[in-house]
Amino acid sequence: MNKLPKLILFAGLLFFLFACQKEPYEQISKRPNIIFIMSDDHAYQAISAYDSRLIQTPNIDRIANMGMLFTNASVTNSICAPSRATILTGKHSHINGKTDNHFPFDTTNVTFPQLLQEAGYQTAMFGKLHFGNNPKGFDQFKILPGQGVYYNPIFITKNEGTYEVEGYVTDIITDMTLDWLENERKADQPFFLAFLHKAPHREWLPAERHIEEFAQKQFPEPATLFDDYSGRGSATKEAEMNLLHHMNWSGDSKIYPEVMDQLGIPDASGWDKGAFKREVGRMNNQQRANWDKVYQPINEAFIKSFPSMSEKDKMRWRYQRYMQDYLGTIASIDENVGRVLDYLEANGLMENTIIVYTSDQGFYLGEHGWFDKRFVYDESFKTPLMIAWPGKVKAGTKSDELVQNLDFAQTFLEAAGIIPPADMQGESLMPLLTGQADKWTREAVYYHYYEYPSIHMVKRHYAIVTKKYKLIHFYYDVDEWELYDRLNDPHELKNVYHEPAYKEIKNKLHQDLDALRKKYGDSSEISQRLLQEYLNGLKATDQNLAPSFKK
Ligand code: SGN
Ligand code: CA
Repeated sequence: MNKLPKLILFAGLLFFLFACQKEPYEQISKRPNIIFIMSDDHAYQAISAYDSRLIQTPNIDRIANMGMLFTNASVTNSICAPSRATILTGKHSHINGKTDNHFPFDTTNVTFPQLLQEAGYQTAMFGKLHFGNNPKGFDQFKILPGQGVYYNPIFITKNEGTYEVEGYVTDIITDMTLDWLENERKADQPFFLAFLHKAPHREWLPAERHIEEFAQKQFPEPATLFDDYSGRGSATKEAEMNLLHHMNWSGDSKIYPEVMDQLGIPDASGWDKGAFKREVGRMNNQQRANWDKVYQPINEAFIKSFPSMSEKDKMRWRYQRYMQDYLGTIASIDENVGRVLDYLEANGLMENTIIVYTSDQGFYLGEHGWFDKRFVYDESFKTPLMIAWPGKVKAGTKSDELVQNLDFAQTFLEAAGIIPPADMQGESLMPLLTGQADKWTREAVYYHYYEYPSIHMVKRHYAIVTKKYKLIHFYYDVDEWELYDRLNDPHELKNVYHEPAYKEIKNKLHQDLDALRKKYGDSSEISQRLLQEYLNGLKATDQNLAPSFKK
């Protein structure tokens, strides 16, 4: 055969192979950019796309309006660093080893950004990671050490060492993100960008421009603010996250330490005043003056009203203070999400970019009288999730399927045309996103929380959750089962585990839970090993076993 027909045959073969590619998102030339926006402790109750009673978030809602809103998204373990580890590895906590916030992430885990980077993606991360070490697989990163702080935060950077930046954390993380998009992004490479906010994490310090506006607002109380935890087991009763009993007066409610002294309010947590000093103490003179302008009058009014306040009044007062500050921090997230969306629009980047907005877990906004998270009960188990991909995901759609933070890795890898490692445990959301919901077969998800004993004292538990029911086992210092009928008891106030009417359902859920544990490779033996490692680790690193409130 002479050269010409050979060449034609080869070209024909190439054309044939190319034409065989089924889906456009698998084509190398069209690999989408991915912007993963995640906030820390952002409850779905505080996003107007879900619920507009507390706050308007028009910019975050833009993502939902452009794409798909997930109304049943959840996490596998409702706490910060473990959730992030699950997101990055696509594996449950007992497999990736990051079960709690206390010990560093095992960097021998394979994470999806490493795979994207190897496959030619440009990768960058800005904001809160909380791993105890630096992220792998990133061409650029600027991250907060640990939890980070709201005012004048410090950043650990890939190329410029560690330094402090004056200003407000949410604005600064966004400035860094926009600067990267404008000056470092390479036009000829797809990118993965992690834009990770510290807000609205405790101690909830709004930006100077939002303090006054939010401090004047009053918010509707949740139906279960005065929950007495009857009808449930010991875990709800022994948890230390009640607004009245376990919030810090100074650190959380912003009562000045000297006012606590004046009113004879004890530092019950032992670090109440310290938390205030750690955050408010960092402010420069101008920031502090703007702060005092709003909080001084609040403190003065509190000095007057405190002596005659009933326990109920105190609860109500604390709820309002909590919401004013928590939601105030969300106002700046929303503005800054808007800045990034505007940039994408103005620079022709909307078309082939997947935009995700989520949180590392949900949060209690006074439901059950609580703040914080950790429990598998809805407000902390569920997490906000919306995904836009203009042209690919139909605008303004909703999904109530049981999706999890476990699913991101495989979703992004599929979008990038990369075959995920076989040991990842999630499922790609691509069928749901592209209108092929019939290919989605999941009926239950698995949950396992480990960080106990520790702050907030939420007992170790694992659970199976379906759209209708939740079966939970609390273990270690108790052996208690709880069953909730999600449709008939949406506030999860009545444990029906021992009710004869639920016997069959209970037996079926037990079987399904066993099967799920097998599927994900979890067992009592593993739980025992992880518990021992945790207790030994706390001892070895001299960390408090039970930082319990003085009762
Ligand atoms: C801090 C908070 C806790 C919170 C944990 C974990 N206290 O310890 O309330 O549960 O972080 O949060 S604080 O007053 O120091 O902020 S997580 O989001 O990192 O898991
Ligand atoms: Ca968190």
